[in-house]
Amino acid sequence: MSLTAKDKAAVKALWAKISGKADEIGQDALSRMLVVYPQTKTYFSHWKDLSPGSAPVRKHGSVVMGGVGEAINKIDDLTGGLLSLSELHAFQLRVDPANFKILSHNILVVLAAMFPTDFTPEAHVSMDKFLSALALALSEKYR
Ligand code: HNI
Repeated sequence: MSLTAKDKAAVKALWAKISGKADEIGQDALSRMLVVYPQTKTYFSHWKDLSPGSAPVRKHGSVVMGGVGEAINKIDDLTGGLLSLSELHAFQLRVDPANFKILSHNILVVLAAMFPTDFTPEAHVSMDKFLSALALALSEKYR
C-alpha cells in the first residue's frame, strides 16, 4: 500500500507536533519491545542493562527515532533513502525483518498513549502506513 500525498502530509504534521519528544517516544517504545517481545533482546545482548528506561535503552531509543525522522525527510524515496540503514540491519546486525513490524507496533502504542489528542484516527492510519513502508524499506537489502 503506497503512501498518498494525504498520508505524507498527515505524517509530517504529526511529526511536527511530536518530534520534540522523540527521545521519550523512542525509549518507551524500545523498552516495551524488549519486555513484551523478549526474543528481540538477543540483538542487544552486548548492552549492560536491557531493562525499561536503562541508559543504553534511552540512548538507542534516541538513535532509532533519529532514523524515523530521517525517514520522514526521505518519505518520497524511502527505499533509496534508507538503503545504507537496510544494509546495516541485514548484513552487519542480521536483524530478522519481522522485528521491524514489532517495533513499529510499539511506536504506535506509545504515540497513542502519549498523544491522545494529536493521534487522531486519521493520523493513526497514515502513521501506520508510513511505519509499514519504513519497515519494507529497511527490508530491501534482505532480498
Ligand atoms: Ni535498528 C542500530 C534505526 C529497528 C536492532 N538502528 C540502528 C541505528 C539506527 C537504527 C539509525 C544506528 C545505525 C548506525 O550506527 O549507523 N532500527 C532503526 C529504525 C528501525 C530499527 C528506524 C525501525 C523503525 N533495529 C530495529 C529493530 C531491531 C534493531 C526492530 C532489533 C530488534 N539497530 C539494531 C541494533 C543496532 C541498531 C542491534 C545496533 C545497536 C548498537 O548497540 O549499536
